[in-house]
Amino acid sequence: MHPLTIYLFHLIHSKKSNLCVSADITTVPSMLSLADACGPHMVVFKTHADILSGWDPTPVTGTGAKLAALARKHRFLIFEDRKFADIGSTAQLQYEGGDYRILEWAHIVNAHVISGPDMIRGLKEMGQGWVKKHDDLKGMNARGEGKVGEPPEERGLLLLSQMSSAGNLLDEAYTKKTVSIARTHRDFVMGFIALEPMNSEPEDDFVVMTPGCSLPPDQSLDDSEFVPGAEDPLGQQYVTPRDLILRGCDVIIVGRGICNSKISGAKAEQYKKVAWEAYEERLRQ
Ligand code: 5IU
Repeated sequence: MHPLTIYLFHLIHSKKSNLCVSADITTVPSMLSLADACGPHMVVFKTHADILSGWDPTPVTGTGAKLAALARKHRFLIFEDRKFADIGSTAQLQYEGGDYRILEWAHIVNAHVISGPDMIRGLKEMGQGWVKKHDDLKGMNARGEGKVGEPPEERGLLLLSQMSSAGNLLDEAYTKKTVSIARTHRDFVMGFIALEPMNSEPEDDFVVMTPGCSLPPDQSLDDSEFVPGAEDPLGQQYVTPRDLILRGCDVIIVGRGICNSKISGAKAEQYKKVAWEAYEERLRQ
């Protein structure tokens, strides 16, 4: 199993949480406070670095480093929802370079396989290069190997095999092809963004993380103008956390249902509880 998948399941069980909070917000301070508020309740924090204003690219003290410090403090994995889709060589530059330097702080990234399997090879080269560089530096690093329980310095990829938006073009044949491509890169591909489990062969141990998840409005808690329903005005389609977990998804991804709330920590706790109860129910089945 991919080392990040092992760590993820360790977190799921120790934090009793199958929740990924998606930071669909547009300033760096609000993104960092969301990570801090939801940290105790989530196992993955999903970012969109390119929607944030105020990104500080400074190595060691900049935004990526601050986020990584929160991931160590609360123990969660950082997932940059970058959706790479270009040719391998360009995807490598997008992963490593620019102001965001995603490779340095995101444990997980994702990609469309629309440009073919060599793009995965390109990203894998960078991810594995990063892990090796980190291993080589470890001996000299004052922080040593990190405290027990902190996220490991590994890098992994999720492929988009299904999407939650209405009318998307990822049909059954595309989904199947994506899974078969993933099988050829098991050492880097952790699993999928999908709406249902993708494992069908005995050796498959892919994880599935699922967006398009919301709870019906809760009178006692809801304070946000965005009250998720069955869909949003731009084609997002929602399923409840319970339904997603009972159908076999490993991690639910929740954006505006949590990040648009003034009490995002309490909302994250509410989502975590509902999903965890469903997970325990599934394990009993
Ligand atoms: N997201 C989806 N659907 C997908 C994929 C990604 O919603 O198929 I791939 C992202 C978009 C947004 C988050 O960042 O997940 C969902 O946000 P809401 O819970 O606010 O709809």
